[in-house]
Amino acid sequence: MAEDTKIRSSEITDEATYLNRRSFIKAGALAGSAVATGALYRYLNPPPPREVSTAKIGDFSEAESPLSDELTSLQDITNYNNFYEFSTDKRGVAPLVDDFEVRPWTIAVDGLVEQPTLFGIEDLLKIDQEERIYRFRCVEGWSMVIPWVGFPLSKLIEKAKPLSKARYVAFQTYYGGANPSGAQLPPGPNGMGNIFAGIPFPYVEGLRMDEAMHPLTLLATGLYGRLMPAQNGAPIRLVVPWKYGFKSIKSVVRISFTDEEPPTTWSKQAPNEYGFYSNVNPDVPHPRWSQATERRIGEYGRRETLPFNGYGEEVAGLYKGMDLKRYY
Ligand SMILES: Nc1nc2c(c(=O)[nH]1)N[C@H]1C(S)=C(S)[C@@H](COP(=O)(O)O)O[C@H]1N2
Ligand SMILES: [Mo]
Repeated sequence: MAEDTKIRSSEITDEATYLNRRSFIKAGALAGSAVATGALYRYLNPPPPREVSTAKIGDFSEAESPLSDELTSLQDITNYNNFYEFSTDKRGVAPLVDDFEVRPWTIAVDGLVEQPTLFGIEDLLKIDQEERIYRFRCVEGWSMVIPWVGFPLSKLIEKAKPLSKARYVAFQTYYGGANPSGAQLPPGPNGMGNIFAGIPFPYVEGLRMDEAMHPLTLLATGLYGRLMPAQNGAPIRLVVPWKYGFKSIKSVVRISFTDEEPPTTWSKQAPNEYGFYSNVNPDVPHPRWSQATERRIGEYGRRETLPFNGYGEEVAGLYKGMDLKRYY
């Protein structure tokens, strides 16, 4: 796996050019009016879709979807993104990710564990990688079908050996400067700090332990048989297919075990709109729109949204006896 990892162009840029480019970006950020003009220009002239350049890690893309649904195209999956650290414009993420460095990369696993541990991305890529074709439903009302590559989160949890009092798992996205695990990572473009995002960073998420251990819950390292494109949360992100997309936190650098429900970015930001559970539920409308239907990217018209995004048979049991209108 991943032996032929391609050298990113940013790695072969000589240091002087690289630093120059950085100060150029900084200077640009100060010129407010120039930035605003740029934004208007980009709005009127949307960038062409980006081609994906991450290395192939297997022959996964020929796989047939076990769902009756067609796969969403690689082009749509990699050019229509929510990744607020870069941009709140879904088509504006892909053009900004070129300088995002994902090597070295480590995930710190800590909190209520026998022994806090750093896992290098190389070690995580040595865990057996599987393809999982999942529906993906964003709380905004659009959806995709994505052939992920990755491994069940439970495999990492088993290695981490959480203490019996651990009841929740908290996740954190990389956000500039030193990775909390100790690796010195250069900041991404804009320092991966989009001051216009309107949400606090670092982005954080959480799951109950039984949700985290569920066999459908994935740590994804790629899609369409390639290493994870930066815009989709390189080098490793969470995928929880029965929950709204914002639970599937990208570019994870820390996983902590806790005994209390951990804070999550969107439920902190707007608690009346987004909850901790956020299971896909056509019967519980968002305060500002219905969740009964969705727009499948690449299709015309709308489809009905399925309870638990179609994974009810597998996961409904996790919520037995809970009022899902209250625990939204
Ligand atoms: N760190 C981080 N993770 C994130 C987000 C984000 O803005 N930052 N957006 C979330 C939302 S709202 C969605 S719908 C999915 C989008 O994933 P995709 O771009 O790979 O389709 O990522 C989720 N994970
Ligand atoms: Mo989303």
